[in-house]
Order: sequence, then C-alpha cells, then structure tokens
Amino acid sequence: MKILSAEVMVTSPDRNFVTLKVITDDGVTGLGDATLNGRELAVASYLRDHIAPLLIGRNPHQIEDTWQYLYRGAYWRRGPVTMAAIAAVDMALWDIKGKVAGLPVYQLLGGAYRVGMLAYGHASGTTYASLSESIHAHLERGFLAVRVQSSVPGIRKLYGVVNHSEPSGVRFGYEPADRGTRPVEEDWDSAAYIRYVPKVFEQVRQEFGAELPLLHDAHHRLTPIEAAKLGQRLEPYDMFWLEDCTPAENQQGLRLVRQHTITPLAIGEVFNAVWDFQQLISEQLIDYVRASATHFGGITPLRKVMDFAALYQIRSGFHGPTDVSPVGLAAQLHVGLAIHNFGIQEYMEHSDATNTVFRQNMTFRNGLMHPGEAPGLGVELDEELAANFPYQAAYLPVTRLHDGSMHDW
Ligand code: KDG
Ligand code: MG
Repeated sequence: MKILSAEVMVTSPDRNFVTLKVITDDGVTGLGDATLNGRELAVASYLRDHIAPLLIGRNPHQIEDTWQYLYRGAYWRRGPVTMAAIAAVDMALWDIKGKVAGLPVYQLLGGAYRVGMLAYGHASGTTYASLSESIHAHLERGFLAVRVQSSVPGIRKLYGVVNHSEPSGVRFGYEPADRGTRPVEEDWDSAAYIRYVPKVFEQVRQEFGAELPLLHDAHHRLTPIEAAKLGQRLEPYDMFWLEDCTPAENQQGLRLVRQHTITPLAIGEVFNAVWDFQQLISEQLIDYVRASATHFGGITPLRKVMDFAALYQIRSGFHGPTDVSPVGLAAQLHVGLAIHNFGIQEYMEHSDATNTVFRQNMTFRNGLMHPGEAPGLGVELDEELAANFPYQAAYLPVTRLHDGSMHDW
C-alpha cells in the first residue's frame, strides 16, 4: 500500500479549518486536522508545498517512521506551524490504518478503557444573571462540568465571555476568532480581575452547590505571584482546575505558583512538543496536560506525553475549542478513551455549519463524549459543501493594558 497523493483543503463553515486528505493507491483516504487559529494559510502552505510531495510513495502504515521523518528530518524542529502540519499527517495515517483494519482508532491504541469521557462546556456571562443562565443551559444540555468566565468591572471587553444579548452563530460558547483583516483589541487589568473572579465563584458555589466541577481559564494573563494569589483566593471554591494562569515560557514561574496554592493547574494548549512539558511534568508543577492532537504533532506524540504524565499521576485535559476541527477533536477522543490517565475533555461544540461540513460519529450523552465505532477517526469532510465556504481572514483578539501597551495572551 502506498500514498498516492495528499490534498490540503481550507474551508470556513463559520470559522476556518485546514484539513489534509491523504489518498492511498487502493482508494483508502485519511483525514488530518492542521487548523492553527489565525495562521491557517501558513500551515496550508507548509503542508501543500513542503510535506505533500514527501508523502507520495510512502507506506501509510509506517506512522512512527513518517512522524520521525518529518520531525527529525526537517532540521527546523517544533513550532506551531510545523507541528500542526505533522499532526495532520499523523492523524490521517491513523485514520487510514483504522479504516484498513476495520476498527475505530481507539481500538488500535489498546481499546476502550472507559464508557465515555467527562466533558466540560463553556459557560459565561457579562452579568451574574446571564452567567447563571448560561450555567443552567449547560446543565440542561447534559454537561456535568462547566468552565466559568465572567465580565469584570474595570475591563471593557474580556476574551471568553459571551454577551448573550448579542446574536451570534455560536450556540453555547464563543468563537475565539473574529472575522476581519485585523485582530479586535481588548483590554486588561490584572488587579481588577483577581479581585473580582473569586466573588463570581462564591456566587456560583452558593447557587449550584459544592459538587459541580468548576473550571476557569486565565488565558496566560497573570504573573506567577498574581497567579499564586488568584489560586489561593479560589481555594474555598474547590476548583477542578485553574487553566493557563501564567505564560508558560518561564516554566520556573510555575514552581512559585505551586508553592502557594493547592488549586489544581492545567497548562499546555499552546505547547507543541513533549519537550514543552518535560519540566512541568517531571517536577509535578501541573495537574492536567492541555495539549491537543492538532497542535502537538498528532495522536502519536499525544499518547506518548500522556504515558510520561502517567508516571507522575498527571491527567489529560485536552484542548477542545472550536478551532480544533471535528477531525482533531475525534483524534483526541480516541486517545482519551484508551489511556489510563484521562482527566476531562474540553467540548466547546462546533456550529451547525461546521457539523454539516464535517460528518461525524462522535456522541455526547449524559455528559460523556465518545468517538463512535466507525473505522478510523470517524469523521468525513463533505468536500462539495466545504467548497461553499472559502477561507475568510479571522484573528484572535489582542490585549492592551489601559496605558496602551500590549499584554500577554
Ligand atoms: O485558538 C485559541 C483558542 O482555542 C483558545 O483561546 C481557547 O483558551 C481556550 C480554551 O481553553 O479553549
Ligand atoms: Mg484555554
């Protein structure tokens, strides 16, 4: 069996997605997700111009060999563009292997180890009343865990908070990128944020009780000592996790956070290689691995980093925003179903248009996700429909402090 061709498709059913389709000489096809929010065309070019020609004639069953060939062989290792491109190839090859075997990918990873995966949705609100309504809507939808984000007095526009009075194409969460040729500018005030967020969780616990798992994402905005302060102030509300409390380039900063708080920490959605986790895992500075198959080089390295994390009782909390396509989401569901140290799965829910273009077998029932029983990844792209949704420039917002200077993501 040989790879005949590899095609790159960029489609925008409510948001942009980059999908790789690998075609073999006996007609089996595999899909991979290479979506890199706001930098989609760079990955599409990397795949089309530099990777697709290398795949032709290779044996699609040699997944490890192809992964190492693209990773070690490029000389220029790592980086989000490279690793999203390698991820798409890796996923497509697992998809092909599953289809040839007649088995869903999770079976090839060792089989189902749980009946389904606990998922959390994104509740948010610009007022406590709208936040409460959003949490209720998630519970009615079946979620057994919720991420809670709220507007903060003193910050005009805060990322991750939906203004429910404005119509949007997104059912429950928010869309991370805004269409347009330049990013929207938002503002930030760490002191106001740290003062306000614990009050929100106090109200949420009062209304929803002690048992509901609650998560919160700080989107890399705090310094280590600020993160430590927030973690400590959230302790009475028994968080499932505090996510991306500080930018993770300075990994030693996490030691400081750890020394001061027992609030569990989740990090890694912007990481793209196991090396990014080496110190955080081996020094037990985090509790959850936030990698996604799409930005981390695919199923192969995601499985490896989770086996490494298992040595330290660190669990998965894979990144599942709308900018991971249904193909990428399925890839991580297959891993999550098979590993021992699954923790929780983010499920931001794609729009109806996305779900029509990508035909899927995944299910969400009683708060649990499952990748389905179709051979391979279980997701197919309707290419005719996809062609109706050409690429549209869209970007994540940028953040400025009140003095006009840029702030961390
Ligand atoms: O592309 C970036 C988004 O996926 C990210 O901002 C969403 O923080 C996020 C999350 O936790 O889903
Ligand atoms: Mg996040």
